[in-house]
Amino acid sequence: MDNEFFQRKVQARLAGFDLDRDGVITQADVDTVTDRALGAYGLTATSPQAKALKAAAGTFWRQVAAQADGDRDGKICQEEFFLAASAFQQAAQPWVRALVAAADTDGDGWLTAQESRSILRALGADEATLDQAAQHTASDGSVAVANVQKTALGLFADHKPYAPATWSFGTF
Ligand SMILES: [Ca+2]
Ligand SMILES: [Ca+2]
Repeated sequence: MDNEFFQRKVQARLAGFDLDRDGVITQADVDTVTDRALGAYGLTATSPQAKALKAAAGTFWRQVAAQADGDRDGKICQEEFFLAASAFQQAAQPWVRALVAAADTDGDGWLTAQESRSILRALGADEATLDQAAQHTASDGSVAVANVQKTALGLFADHKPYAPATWSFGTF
């Protein structure tokens, strides 16, 4: 395997989690995502959605810290991330699903285009990526929660989240 290529790929994946851009992953990054999501949805900290989100974030952090933070300093550095990248992907899935599900405040399985953009932006998607995602909305502009979840998972799993498979449901 091309080691340099793999190294770059790992760095790109780490950057997806390193929301405060200090080069390591800490609980502060996870809290940053939670705060941004609550802000984007206009949810109060005491709402059921906020509580579910915080519980999912707490579980995610405990799992990755247990599996990835080899020297137990509370920081997951690039080397630790490299060794535990697959554990990260596993642990992130329920967390990312919870992040997106919290946006569906009426529970109908659909988000407005605006809600979809808000959550993806909160998770670190850039504007070009948001525009690309917006091409996959229903005719009334709504987006299936399941599709936003897939896209959001892509942000944390790969530096090219909008590979064709991401939108396997196609356009509506
Ligand atoms: Ca960080
Ligand atoms: Ca560490």
